[in-house]
Amino acid sequence: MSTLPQRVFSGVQSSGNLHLGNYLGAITRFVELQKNFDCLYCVVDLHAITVPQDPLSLRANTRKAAATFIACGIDPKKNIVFNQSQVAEHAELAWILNCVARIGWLNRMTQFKEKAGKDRENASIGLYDYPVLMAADILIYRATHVPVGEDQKQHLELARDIAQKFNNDFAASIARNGFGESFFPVPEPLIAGPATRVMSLRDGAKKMSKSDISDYSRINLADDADQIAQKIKKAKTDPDALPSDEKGLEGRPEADNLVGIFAALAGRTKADVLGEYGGANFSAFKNALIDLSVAKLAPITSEMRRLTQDETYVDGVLRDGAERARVLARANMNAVKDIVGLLR
Ligand code: AQP
Repeated sequence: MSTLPQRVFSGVQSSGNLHLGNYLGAITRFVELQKNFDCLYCVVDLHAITVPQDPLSLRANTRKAAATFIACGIDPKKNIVFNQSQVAEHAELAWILNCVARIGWLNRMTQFKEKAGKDRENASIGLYDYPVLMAADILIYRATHVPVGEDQKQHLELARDIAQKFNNDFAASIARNGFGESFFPVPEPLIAGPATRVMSLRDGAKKMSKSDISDYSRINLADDADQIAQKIKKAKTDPDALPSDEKGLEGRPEADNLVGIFAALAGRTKADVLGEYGGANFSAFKNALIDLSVAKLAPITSEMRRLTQDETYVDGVLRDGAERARVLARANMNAVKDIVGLLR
């Protein structure tokens, strides 16, 4: 195991417009990690179809997500950038892992409960099985590190459990096939930074999400300066002025969220931001946040627009990435088949 390279894998669903939560919670980390790791960054379109998607929009959203990765600074030559459905081994391994994971484990997944809501009987089996496919996404590359936002912590823990159970269940065969004591590394979640959970602008108790019906709940990376300004101006706040220290943010989720966003975008701590804006009213603070957001996001938005118009380029990046990913995935899938006892 010690000879396995350290490898980063992470994915973003093409289920809609990428937003500030995806950016601060995940993509900014992707960009940092590319300096020191071999990274695979995936547009997880098979995850997106666990809820209904319009086929034309799905294709466009997949390209847009890839364009966003690149516009944010991910280098598709140094890293592998691809969409999940082009590498069939993800789904192939997911089936094997379905036979390793336990129903009791999946029944504990809070995201399924939230997304399926009251109409659980009518949710797709894919939505229920989503975390097993996510485990396959990571393990098919024997990835060692997975940068994600806070909301994915439980799914990552499940991926770790599945890796461990596979290693235990097939220990003898893993050794017989020359892989030593274990085949899958137990992947490390990388959940860090000041904005691992960006909340909705309309409700500080809800995560900022692509699928929220209100577009005012999120800042999309495709929003222009006017839209950003409108959304921040309308963001829910409370009647008090900003506190001068972090303790004063307790019990004030909307204030905490806006200060957190400011801090993350500025690369400062919340304490530092409150040192400057403590005592200010929200309208002054919101104006500063609008200026900062526009300054940080406008270059990304314009590059995204440029890339999205160049379908040939984006499709080429995804095709090239998928070819490179498939080489790694096929070798690991063949090993899994040998370990499990499937003829090939
Ligand atoms: N609000 C958030 N704050 C911080 N990180 C977030 N992430 C998502 N929302 C936030 C992180 O972004 C990465 C990609 O997420 P995803 O697209 O795979 O799916 P998700 O977590 O289900 O995000 P959404 O936007 O809420 O999508 P929908 O509405 O389609 O379900 C992940 O690392 C995630 O943690």
